[in-house]
Amino acid sequence: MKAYWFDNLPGDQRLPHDSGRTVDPAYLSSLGILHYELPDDLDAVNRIAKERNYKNQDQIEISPSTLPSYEEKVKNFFHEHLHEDEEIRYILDGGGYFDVRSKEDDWVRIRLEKGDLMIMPAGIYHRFTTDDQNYTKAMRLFKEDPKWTPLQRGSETDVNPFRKDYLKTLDGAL
Ligand code: KMT
Ligand code: NI
Repeated sequence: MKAYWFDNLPGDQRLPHDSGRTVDPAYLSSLGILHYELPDDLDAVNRIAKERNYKNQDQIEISPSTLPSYEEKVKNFFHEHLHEDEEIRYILDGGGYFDVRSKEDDWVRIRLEKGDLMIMPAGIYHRFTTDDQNYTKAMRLFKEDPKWTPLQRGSETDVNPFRKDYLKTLDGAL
């Protein structure tokens, strides 16, 4: 895992877009993001899921040969959204980028590779993309079923109660 400020320059979303300014783990945790390195340790992943009352999980292999309409799906994952529940992502193979919004609404890019597990809080705005290798195999873990739906950012999500609760957790932090 590596986190840095997104450079906001035009160009393919799958390129690193590394501004050269790193973001330290303490800042990520102040955004409510947790990260663990658990290479080849599904037992640990399942333990975390159980402790946090996760009820559902699936596996996705995001690549041109395994995901129908790959290019379209990759564009869709990159639409900024939130979920009304926290979500766990565990990278089984390959790599990718999650971009999350900072307190000032800038993008922090989080590079994840095999063995990285990330927990994102409910209500945080984010987006995902594969990298230039076009391959991400991941476990997606989620608590409740309809809450897992991505809600695209707009005037409605800005007043969503889960968004408001999330913003309260940022008050007074770093
Ligand atoms: C999300 O929440 O944005 C995703 O699940 C993206 C695909 S999982 C690597
Ligand atoms: Ni999401």
